[in-house]
Amino acid sequence: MRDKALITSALPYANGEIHLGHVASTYLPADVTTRYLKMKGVETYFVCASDDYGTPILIQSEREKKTPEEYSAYWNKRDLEDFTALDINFDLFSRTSSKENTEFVQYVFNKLNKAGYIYHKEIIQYYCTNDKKFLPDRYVQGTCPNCNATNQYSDLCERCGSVPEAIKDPKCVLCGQAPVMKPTKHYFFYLKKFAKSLESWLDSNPNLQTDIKKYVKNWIKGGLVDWDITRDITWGVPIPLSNATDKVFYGWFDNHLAYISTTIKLLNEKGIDGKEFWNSADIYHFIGKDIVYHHYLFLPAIRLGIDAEYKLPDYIPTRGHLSLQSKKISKSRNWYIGLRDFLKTYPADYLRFYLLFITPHSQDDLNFDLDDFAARINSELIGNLGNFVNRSLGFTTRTFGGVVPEPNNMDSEDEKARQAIMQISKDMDTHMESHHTDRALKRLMEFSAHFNQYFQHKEPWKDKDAGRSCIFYSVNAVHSISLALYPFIPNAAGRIWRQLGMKQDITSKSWKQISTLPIKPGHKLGDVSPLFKKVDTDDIERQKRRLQEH
Ligand code: B3M
Ligand code: ZN
Repeated sequence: MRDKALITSALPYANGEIHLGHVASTYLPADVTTRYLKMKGVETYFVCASDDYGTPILIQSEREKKTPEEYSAYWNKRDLEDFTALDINFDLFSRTSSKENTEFVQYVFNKLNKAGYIYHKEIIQYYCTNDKKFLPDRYVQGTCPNCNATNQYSDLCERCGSVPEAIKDPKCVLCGQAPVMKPTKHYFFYLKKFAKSLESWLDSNPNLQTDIKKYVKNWIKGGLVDWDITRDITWGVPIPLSNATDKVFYGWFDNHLAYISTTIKLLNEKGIDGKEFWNSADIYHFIGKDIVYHHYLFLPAIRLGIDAEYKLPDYIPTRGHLSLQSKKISKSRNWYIGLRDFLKTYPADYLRFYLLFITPHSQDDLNFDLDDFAARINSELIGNLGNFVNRSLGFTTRTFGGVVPEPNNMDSEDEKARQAIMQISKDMDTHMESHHTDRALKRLMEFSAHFNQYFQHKEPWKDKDAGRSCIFYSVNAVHSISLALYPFIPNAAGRIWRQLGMKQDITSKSWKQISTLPIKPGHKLGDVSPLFKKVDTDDIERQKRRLQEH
């Protein structure tokens, strides 16, 4: 682990609201990792941006009679508000259409071009004679030649998942007229030239998930295809060549470069040399498995193509898809729960806890189930952790006037309690360092369960004097829980912290303090009250009905 880290999570398209499917695989694990590394004393920054370009955004803005600038600015702002409500804390949330990214993308293109990694080739494209426009990607709908599903886009069939060579019965999405075929010159990135160097990069990086590495290497063996990096539309980063003013870059050429340009922008504003930071930090790109190709091949190849002036990622934590009530999440079929909507009913902590609890560091898919959500929150977060925190702090308040007693008559259970506190931060480190955030959280729940049992066995309510050591260790265990919980559910962690009566801000504390006994006899607790409210099952039934209805 280096002493600097730069964390990114996949950039959300500025095209519709953030829903539960987005947050599980990328934003939450990235936010937890950022908070954890900051507590470890690693100089860490977490950057993201809205992905403003692409034909779906252009088409939707045209439908809503807005300029694509206005349309994407609206979603940029809205996304940031929704992420903030979930306590996702970016150091900077920028836009791929920012001035800084535009300049950087053009710089990268020029450098690739000079190095001979770009070529010019004529291709045949759909063209609408009525709208007088080329019709890339989503601008054409038709019937999938593979499964015969109607109303599918020319670049992807949503029914069978195939990328058709030529869609049947093509129609312009703007006017419905059948397009003609017309030649146009496009710029291509020579991905093929990078097969060898990509392979050796994959081989030399021990931090990438092995199963993913394996199938990415198979893709390389199967033969890479050069990337058409331009589009005949007006919404995108302009191509810095005088004979290409009618084209812009394809969104997947510019979007990942915003990882770098956003970092530079953020750090320059802080007076830090962004490039030097990038090249001496651990670089993490958190993604969902649907964009493995882009992050394991395309993005590294572009960085290799500019002489790794900005180094390649050290980690690409890749996670699976979330389904909802065991069905695939789909915006178009209305099978999703918006983040904003969910947070109107349940606190951010509940959603964070549940998703982090069920999301492994692997490509395995996972399922958001409303009954399971209620059960886990009620039994784990509230029944286990909330219960322990409340009974130990509540008992200290009622019996000792909120003043932590001097431990006495230590027995083997007290000694075990002390050892559990000394051990917990290291055990969680092991999981966090290998990106198993779910396992780290589960380890903390075991710790809490252990202390619940300890408290139960020692029965401090039976003999106030004999219970002094139990109270002393329990209150210190609550201190450990508060700090260890901070990366996962920062809001509840802060509330526990204040109930403990701690003077300094929780954010000033470091990870290693989890395994200490800083709460001394005589310490006065703050005001103590139950931390959480149970999830009501009637409410869950209402949620299910709403999901069916919309
Ligand atoms: N905007 C969203 C996606 O395909 C896409 C990610 C860009 S990351 C550079 O999931
Ligand atoms: Zn048309």
